[in-house]
Amino acid sequence: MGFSKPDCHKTAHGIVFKKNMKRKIASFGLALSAALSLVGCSGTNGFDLRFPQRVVFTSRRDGNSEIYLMDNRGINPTRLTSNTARDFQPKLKQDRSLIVFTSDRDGGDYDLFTMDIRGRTVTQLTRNNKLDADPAFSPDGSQLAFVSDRDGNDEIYLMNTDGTNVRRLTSNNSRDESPVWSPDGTKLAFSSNRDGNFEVYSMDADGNNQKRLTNNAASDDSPSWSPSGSQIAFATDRNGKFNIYTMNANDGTEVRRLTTSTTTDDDAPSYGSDGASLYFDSNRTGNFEIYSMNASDGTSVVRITDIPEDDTGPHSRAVVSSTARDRKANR
Ligand SMILES: [Ca+2]
Ligand SMILES: [Ca+2]
Ligand SMILES: [Ca+2]
Ligand SMILES: [Ca+2]
Repeated sequence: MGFSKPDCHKTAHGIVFKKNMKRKIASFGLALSAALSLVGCSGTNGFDLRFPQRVVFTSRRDGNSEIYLMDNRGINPTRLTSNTARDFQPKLKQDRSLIVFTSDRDGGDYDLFTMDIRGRTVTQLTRNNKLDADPAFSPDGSQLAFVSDRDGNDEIYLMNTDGTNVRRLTSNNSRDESPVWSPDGTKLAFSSNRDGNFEVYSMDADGNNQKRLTNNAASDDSPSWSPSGSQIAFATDRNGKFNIYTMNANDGTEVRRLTTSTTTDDDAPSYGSDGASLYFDSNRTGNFEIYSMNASDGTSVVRITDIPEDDTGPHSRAVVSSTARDRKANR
């Protein structure tokens, strides 16, 4: 259903499925009925505002890649997309008024879309036959960083949140991917294989001062900038399998390993907006699930999803007030 065409094509192109995403997307065969019989598809009850963190993620629990919203206990996962295309890479705007995501719903390439947190009011931001993916809202919500191969290979771009005013920030023959913003909006972290293998880099938000932060023969990828600004979490297979590490954001020093998987992969680290938790995905139980852990030392690991299909790519923002409007918006 909708997954037949682009795996090989997109693998050749790079970006989206470059490492374990390839595996995640490739194994979507488990029984739909079994998935539906377990936790999680109700989505009709209200969120409990005593648990303000909202987590968006991608799951194939309903048969193909769709976007879901839950709280950080995994209660009431609500499906926000429903079609046979791939919908994935959801990111919440800081105020949770919008979710930006990647989809191939309008053809064989990938484009960027926004929707509200109920999955309504879908707006298409890019419209071309090139890859547009990996979106990230700026902290003030006015800009999106994203990746596109519209100029020949994967480069990092900015555009306004309505899809206008596209500017390219990188320009080279290598793959530049996975942009995320510093909390003050002045810098971006990203990954690139410009120096021979994937490393994490930072640059100013206008593309100046590009700076390598990791230097290791393994793949160093998937950065997430801590809300305090001081740390960048990333995933690397420098010890054989992918694990989650952190480092100082300004110079890549004080590298700290947070997970210690030796036979499975931990990937896609993403700081919660309070900075206390890091969300990530892992296949340590045999298929990918969403987990949280203490962002400072990797303790207090909690599995948030529990369903035999792959659940990947968490991104979290907190409810910041409990006004009547907010309660309504987050029901
Ligand atoms: Ca879909
Ligand atoms: Ca490039
Ligand atoms: Ca590396
Ligand atoms: Ca799962």
